[in-house]
Amino acid sequence: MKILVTGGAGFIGANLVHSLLEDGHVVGNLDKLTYAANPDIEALFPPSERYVLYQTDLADYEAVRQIFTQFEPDAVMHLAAESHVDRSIDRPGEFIQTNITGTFNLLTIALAYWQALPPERKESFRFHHISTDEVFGSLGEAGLFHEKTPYDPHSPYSASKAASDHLVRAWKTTYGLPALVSNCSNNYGPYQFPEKLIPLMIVRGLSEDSLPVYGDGLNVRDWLYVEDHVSALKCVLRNGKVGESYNVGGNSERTNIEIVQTICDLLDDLAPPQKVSRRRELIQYVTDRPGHDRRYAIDATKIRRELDWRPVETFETGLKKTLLWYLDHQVWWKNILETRYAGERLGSVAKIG
Ligand code: NAD
Ligand code: TDX
Repeated sequence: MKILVTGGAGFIGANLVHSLLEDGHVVGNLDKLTYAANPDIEALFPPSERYVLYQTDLADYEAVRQIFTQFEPDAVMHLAAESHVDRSIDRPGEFIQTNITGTFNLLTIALAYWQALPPERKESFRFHHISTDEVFGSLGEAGLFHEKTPYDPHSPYSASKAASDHLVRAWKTTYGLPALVSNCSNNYGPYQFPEKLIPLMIVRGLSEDSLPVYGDGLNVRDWLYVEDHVSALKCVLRNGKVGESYNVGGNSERTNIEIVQTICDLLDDLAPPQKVSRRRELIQYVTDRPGHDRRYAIDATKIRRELDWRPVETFETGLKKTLLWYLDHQVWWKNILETRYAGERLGSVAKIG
């Protein structure tokens, strides 16, 4: 297939592009290359007969339209987004622009393109929108998010993703665009930008810097190794039913403090500390994130039953792989820390910067 991936230079996108190329697909990668894009993207995926990078902003309507005309996709997998909750607290405007207006542009262009396709290609075309479990809000101690859970987003990030999910469904219902949505839990793994909890704790832990845990550290997330998310996305694109949405999760709920302690202990074994006796001594409880959702947990029964998808990694195997990857790729993340983001606290004050 010819698949247009948006955000293919980001964390999940780059893992997806790698896998799609391995499967033999032709991939167009539409990405603005923001701070969050993989700095090695051009070296990782050199241009070839089966791969092209379009450095384009979703806001640039005419440029995006031309990409559809040139590339002629059989499917779109839409991952491009501003993705970090803490940054959405400081600078929500960029989230509205990319996640809502950008998705609106993409839908408008994809619809016109789809309407003009010959019948057979029109029938098989798919628009797959990649979203998050954060649109469902926050759970108490019990319960799981399922596909029919009412939306209740709390952060500017999750509100913007919820808006984009609604737009995609409206384009299916109103105009017939053959769209699908998937909502996934927290991902971790190779090439994740070190602003997110797991890579931030790994890189700060390796440097033996303080490890900031928000609030009481008892907020819960459901973690999924990125390659398992990629396999779910390919499954949804291949076998998902148009108009449906699929929840994707790893059945791996952990409190934040458990995760940080586990990372400390694994790092102590792999790279014994020099400045402290145990890295757990570096943990510092800091002011909570404003509007911090307490617990996320996914019911992934539908994708398991209907599409026969299941994750391969447990949290333990996935985390070990991830730590080893960051140990082996110190040049990659040190370059990011030196040039793009030094690991400082973001989003601590509910005040727009
Ligand atoms: P990321 O921040 O690592 O990558 C986002 C990519 O989108 C970057 O390469 C960036 O350059 C690109 N981009 C940003 N604005 C753009 C614009 N205006 N035009 C074109 N490209 C633009 O994000 P990620 O963690 O890989 O997440 C990818 C998608 O998956 C997002 O839609 C996110 O909401 C969703 N998601 C992420 C997670 C997670 O845990 N990371 C979980 C569930 C869903
Ligand atoms: O330094 C930190 N200390 C800390 O305690 C950071 C960066 C985070 N946290 C906490 C906040 C959350 O409870 O860890 C948890 C995870 O935080 P993030 O890595 O920022 O992820 P989260 O806010 O849960 O959102 C992520 O998962 C869903 C992704 O960033 C989203 O893009 C995705 O949609």
